[in-house]
Amino acid sequence: TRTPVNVTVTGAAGQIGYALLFRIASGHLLGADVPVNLRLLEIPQGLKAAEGTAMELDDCAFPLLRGIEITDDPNVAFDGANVALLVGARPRTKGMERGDLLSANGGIFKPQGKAINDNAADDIKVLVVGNPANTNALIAQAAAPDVPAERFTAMTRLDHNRAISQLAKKTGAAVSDIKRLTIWGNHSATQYPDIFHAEVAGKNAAELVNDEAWLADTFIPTVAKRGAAIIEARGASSAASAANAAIDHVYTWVNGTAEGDWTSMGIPSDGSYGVPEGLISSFPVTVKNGTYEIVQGLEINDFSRARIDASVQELKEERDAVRELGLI
Ligand code: NAX
Repeated sequence: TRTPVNVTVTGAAGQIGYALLFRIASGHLLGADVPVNLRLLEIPQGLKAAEGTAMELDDCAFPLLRGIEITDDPNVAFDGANVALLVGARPRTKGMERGDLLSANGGIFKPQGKAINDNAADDIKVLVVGNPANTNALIAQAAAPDVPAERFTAMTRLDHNRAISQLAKKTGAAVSDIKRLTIWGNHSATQYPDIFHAEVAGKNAAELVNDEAWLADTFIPTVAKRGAAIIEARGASSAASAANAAIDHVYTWVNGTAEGDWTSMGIPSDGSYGVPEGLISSFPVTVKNGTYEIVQGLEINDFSRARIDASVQELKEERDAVRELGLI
């Protein structure tokens, strides 16, 4: 029998947490044969609701769920953690400046990064979902000097999945026919969903679509502003789809990408494609044996270059702002 994997989820009482925990416990995060221990981190006001969710998890009698611990102490939550999903964050409220947002989130992600540094298992893998995800991941990573930087990642898989779905609709293809799509840059409105290297049933997607106006004026803004469209329609931000993307991100990181395909992850740049080293930016990656690698050698045309650069510029500005605030 396998040793259970310790999975820590922060913001466990929130709406993404509610959509996420049941799928982790039922084996979708790591695999149908991998037992898990759940560690739920919440702030004191969230503990009671987290207890309620834990009661429901008990009531599912999931065969793979070996234990649930609920705490408001990051040192307890990350003790021996193998996988950490950092979902809880401080949302932007009306009238809040970017500096206020970054500093409020620094107050969350810096101590969590330190607690990961001090307590997590050697093989810890971290996914930051809470926004601004890329820069929150950078803050946590900077606070964890003993953990290899590449273990800190930010979620752009929801953007990736949204882009696949939009491209499938446009071309009339099945989502399973779409491969090699890339999200570049920041998980924000500046992100760049790139179809120039994507394939639809083996054909180049950009050539098949052959409509740069649709790309520029419909596809890219639809993907980049999908979060706002969901809020407008549902009266609440994306939750089940965000949880699903978090599951996909970690599952792929652990179990690998399919031959001939890749995925998108926000990861510390090694300088590839002109993205300054150290910025946590989204790239096309392949994964094998639990290790990801940036897909190299893609030709970047002018259309793509301008959009990647704009999103990376925003990441640089966020990094400079958190540096100035003493958060990294
Ligand atoms: P909710 O407000 O429903 O839940 C957040 C939970 O986090 C709350 O229960 C809160 O008590 C808890 N929390 C706050 N500070 C905490 C701390 N220091 N330690 C532990 N828990 C803490 O938000 P939800 O809809 O679940 O969204 C969570 C985050 O995901 C938000 O930052 C949101 O912006 C972000 N998203 C990121 C996406 C992505 O693609 N990267 C997409 C979906 C989502 O918008």
